[in-house]
Amino acid sequence: MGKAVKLSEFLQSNTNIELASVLVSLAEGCKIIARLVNNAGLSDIIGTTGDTNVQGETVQKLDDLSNKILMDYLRASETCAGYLSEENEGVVTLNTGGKYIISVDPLDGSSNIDVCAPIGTIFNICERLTKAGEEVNNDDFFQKGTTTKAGGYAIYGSSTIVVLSTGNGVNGFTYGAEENDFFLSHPNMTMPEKGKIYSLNQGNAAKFDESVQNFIAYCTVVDKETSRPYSLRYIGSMVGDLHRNLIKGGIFVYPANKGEKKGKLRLLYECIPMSYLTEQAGGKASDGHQRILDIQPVELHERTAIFIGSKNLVDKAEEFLRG
Ligand code: AHM
Ligand code: MG
Repeated sequence: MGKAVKLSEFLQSNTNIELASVLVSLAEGCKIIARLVNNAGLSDIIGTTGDTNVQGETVQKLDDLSNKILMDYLRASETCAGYLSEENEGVVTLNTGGKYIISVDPLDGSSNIDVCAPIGTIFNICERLTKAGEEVNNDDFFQKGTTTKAGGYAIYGSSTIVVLSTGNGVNGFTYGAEENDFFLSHPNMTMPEKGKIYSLNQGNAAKFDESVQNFIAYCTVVDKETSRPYSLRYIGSMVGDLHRNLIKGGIFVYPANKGEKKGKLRLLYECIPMSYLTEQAGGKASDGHQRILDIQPVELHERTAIFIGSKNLVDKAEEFLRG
């Protein structure tokens, strides 16, 4: 591996010691999740727990395990005060003396576990608002994405990669199994300004507003000048779809629709961190009308429509939504 920079070394020189501690603990938890995901077929951890989570969705065994692993590892980082997760109804105080709070989707895209497709962990870190020594409360988590101090994801795919930003661009760190560590492999990642991929569940098109249907139709028109038709690529795993579009250029869309008035994806631990990361990479993220990072959260598990990725495509989608 030569002189490759370790994630912990990178964080030491690029952020403060308290934030680095939270991120290193998180990455340690992600190593364990990666191992579980890689070996899922060998242990009795594929399938559902028989429970539903706070969103009314079926809990996969690995969702539940990943949530517990992250809580344990983050508790060990004494600088992490509070924890919000897709899998917990309320917020959890981990260390009353900690400076930061974290919102996570422990295993996003978990319905893909059984079919060996990429899945991931998404995280967003802010400074707490309550005082050191107190329990955390919901208000600590009701912060706009403009206050985010670090955000990103771990993808468990053909490689395990942590992609993150601490406010100064985006970097990716690949897990080296032999060394049992993450190494800088994707420095200064940038979202291509002009994407040629669109990613959405087109099977739901009849339930979308006409404006979104018109955007889809635009993507499929033949036009040499704008390199259309664009390619449709959709795994059904936001981390997988966004990671590909970050590297190749494209737009990921989960719009509001007839059954889901605010879309499906959660603001605090899916849309804000992905939008923060995308903006840090030079891309754009919107609910179709306003910047995701400008939305004031009012509920822990609230949802939002999202249009995220290369600037040209998000601009175009907004143009259609404006009518
Ligand atoms: P999850 O957090 O329960 O795994 O759900 C989120 C996932 C995203 O990763 C993905 O983009 C989306 O759900 C796919 O939804 P759909 O199957 O409706 O296309
Ligand atoms: Mg999710």
